[in-house]
Amino acid sequence: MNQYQTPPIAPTQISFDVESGSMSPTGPTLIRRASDLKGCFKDEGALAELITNLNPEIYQVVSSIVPEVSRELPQSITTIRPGSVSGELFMTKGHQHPDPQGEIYFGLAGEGGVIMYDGHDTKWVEVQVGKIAYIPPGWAHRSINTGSSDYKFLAVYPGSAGHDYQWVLDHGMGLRAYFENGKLKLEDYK
Ligand code: PAN
Ligand code: ZN
Repeated sequence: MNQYQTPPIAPTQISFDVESGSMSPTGPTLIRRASDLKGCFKDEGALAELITNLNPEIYQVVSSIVPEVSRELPQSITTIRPGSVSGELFMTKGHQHPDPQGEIYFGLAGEGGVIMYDGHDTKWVEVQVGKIAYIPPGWAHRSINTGSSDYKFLAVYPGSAGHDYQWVLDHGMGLRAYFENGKLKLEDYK
C-alpha cells in the first residue's frame, strides 16, 4: 500500500460494454425517471403529464467500482434515452462540481452533446463516437440526446469533485436544446 491510497484500490482492469452501457466489475447504478427531472424542462405541464402517464426512464448512470473520494478517478457510463418533452430533448439534470475540477466525456454510441455554462458564457459541444468533450473546472454541464437511439458516453472525473444539482436549478444552463423541423435547435434558457 502506498501513502495515497485511502481506501486502497488495487491496479485493475475494468471492462465496459457499449451495447448494454454496463461496466464490470460494476459499482452503483442510478436510474433517473421523468419525476426526477422536475425543474429541468421548460414545459412543466407536459413533464407533469409524462410523469402521470408513464414516468419513463430518461437516463441511467452505471458507475465503476472506483469510489468518489479524493485522489481517486471514478468513471461512469451514462445512457440517455431518445425523446423530448414538448420538443425539448431528453437531458441529464446537470450539475456543477463544488470543488471545481476538469472532467472528460468520451462518446460511445448514438448522438448527443453537452451544454456547459459558467454562469456567464454558455457552450454546446457535440460528443460523437471517437470524440472527447472536455469540461473545464467551473463549467456546469448537462448532457442531451440529440438522436433517435440511446446516446451513451463514458465520464471520467476527479473523486473529490462532488455534484451540486441545486446550482443548475438556481442559475439555469444558458441554453435549451430542442428538436425542431428535423434538426437540433439551441435556444436561450429564459
Ligand atoms: C456524469 C453525470 C451523469 C449524469 O457522470 O453525473 O452523466 O448526469 P447528472 O449527474 O447531471 O444527473 C458527470 O458529469 N459526473 O461528474
Ligand atoms: Zn460532472
